[in-house]
Amino acid sequence: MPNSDASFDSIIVGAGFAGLYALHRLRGLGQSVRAFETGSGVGGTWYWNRYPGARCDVESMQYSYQFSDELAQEWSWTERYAAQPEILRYANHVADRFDLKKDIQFNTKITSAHYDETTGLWTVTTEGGERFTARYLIMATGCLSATNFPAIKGRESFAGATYHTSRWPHEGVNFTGKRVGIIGTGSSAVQSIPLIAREAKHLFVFQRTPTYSIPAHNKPLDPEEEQRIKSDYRGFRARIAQLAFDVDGEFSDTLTLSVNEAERRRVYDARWSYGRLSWLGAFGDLITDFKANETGQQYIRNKINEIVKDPQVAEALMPNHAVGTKRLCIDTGYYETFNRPNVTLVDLRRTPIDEIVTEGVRTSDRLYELDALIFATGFDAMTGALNRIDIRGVKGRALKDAWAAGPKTYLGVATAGFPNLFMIAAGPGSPGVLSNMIPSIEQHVNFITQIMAHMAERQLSRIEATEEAQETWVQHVNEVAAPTLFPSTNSWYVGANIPGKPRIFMPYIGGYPVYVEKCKDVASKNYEGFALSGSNRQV
Ligand code: NA7
Repeated sequence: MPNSDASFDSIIVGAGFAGLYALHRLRGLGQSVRAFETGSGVGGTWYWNRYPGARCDVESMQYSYQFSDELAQEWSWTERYAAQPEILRYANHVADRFDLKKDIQFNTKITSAHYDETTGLWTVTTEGGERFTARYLIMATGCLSATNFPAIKGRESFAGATYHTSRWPHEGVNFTGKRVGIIGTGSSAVQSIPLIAREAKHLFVFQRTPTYSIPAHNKPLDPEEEQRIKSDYRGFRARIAQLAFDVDGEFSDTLTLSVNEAERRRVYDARWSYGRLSWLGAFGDLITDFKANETGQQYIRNKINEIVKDPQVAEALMPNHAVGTKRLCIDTGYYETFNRPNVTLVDLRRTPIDEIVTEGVRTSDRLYELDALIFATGFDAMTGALNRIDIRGVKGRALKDAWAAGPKTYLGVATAGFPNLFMIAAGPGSPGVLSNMIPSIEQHVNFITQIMAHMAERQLSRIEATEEAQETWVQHVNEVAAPTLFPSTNSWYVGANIPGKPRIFMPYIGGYPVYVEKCKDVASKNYEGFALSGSNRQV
């Protein structure tokens, strides 16, 4: 046994929704478990992303746990799309209700995790130098959690206040009377820009790639709808779990170009008025056929033209990539905000940023003097949170090296050469980011809980994805992505936002129900594709 401060059956890294549920279930197996969390509280994404307007883009009645009927019945959401403070309250409610916090070590960053083949144990080390060992290592580190600060020349030299949307001060920020700059126009910017614009003296939006966004039509949750859903919550969830992304909506099979323009417009209009990510389900071939997709692109570009009064600004706001291949945004007054006299759009395609200087941001044509600068520049998605920890598996091989040419996993939960390590709903090759995250988390945690129960019954102590099963899965992940328009767009789905990151379409897009069936099938065949053994002595 290595020299360590304490030993557990399982160590969980992260106390967001994945870490919380993993802790609950593994404790239920009778395991000793400790979770480690960098933040001072639970909630993960919803702990960190406190920027103005932060809100989930999946409706609140769907974005919640389903493992406890009592929990599902007793919790009431106030809005159709829940805002960050309410989701964070929910995470705390769950942690308190199931008495989880006592097994979470907060304010503790894990810097390394090394596997020892002789003992069959993982040793994790904290930033403070503590060491802990465990048989199982559960990486509940999230898929959009490793902050991306772009390497813009002079970034450190700005004299004013600097923020990143995903590391927002807990006490909030008052921009009244300030000249504010925001770099980025992804989902976080789309949500925060309308609110910051109302407060700031002037807001300068530095846009590299324009964004497609549809109105969320957020509103207070209708108590009657809540009751209707709660009267058969399980049935409601089961129906949605049969849909491609495990998110409610209508997904039409009709081919886009098989209907005339007036009919297409009627369909798009209806979905625009309803406000859901499933706007993309308007036609069956929208994300596979560029000509079909162009009709959706043009529809949103026309909307931008209608909403934004200055034709030059409207033009600059118009995206031209395939709609849906970067995360579609849903907003409250995003394009409208550019009609405000105190908002300036800076089109970085025409005038790129040269450098950040003491006074503000200098583009190729002028200096924008600022009091505050916000980075809404996203994340090193999916692999970032894992690769920022020094994870070493069999023969001391680093995960970073194993994934140097691109991440490889089996089912998105495990990777060959890293025994007893599981990734929850964030691993490349899992539906994670293309699905309803909380149900996906539950499905993964349930899967690994069953694996561990299976192993305990048979006195097995080591499980590892085989290279062969991994190769087959990676091939399948690529095969289902290839016919779609996703791989061709520069997005965080393919790692294009991080210079030097291998270009691989990371999420599994074969459909959530297909994926769940695959996991069930693997389990029914004694965890086919995993090598199980009992050669290591128990903790
Ligand atoms: P995103 O969606 O990754 O957006 C980041 C934005 O920052 C995007 O517009 C980027 O432009 C922009 N960016 C990144 N680096 C730069 C540099 N160097 N210069 C200018 N602009 C830059 O992150 P979010 O936080 O908004 O949302 C993440 C997810 O959270 C979202 O998809 C939802 O699923 C929830 P680019 O497009 O790369 O040209």
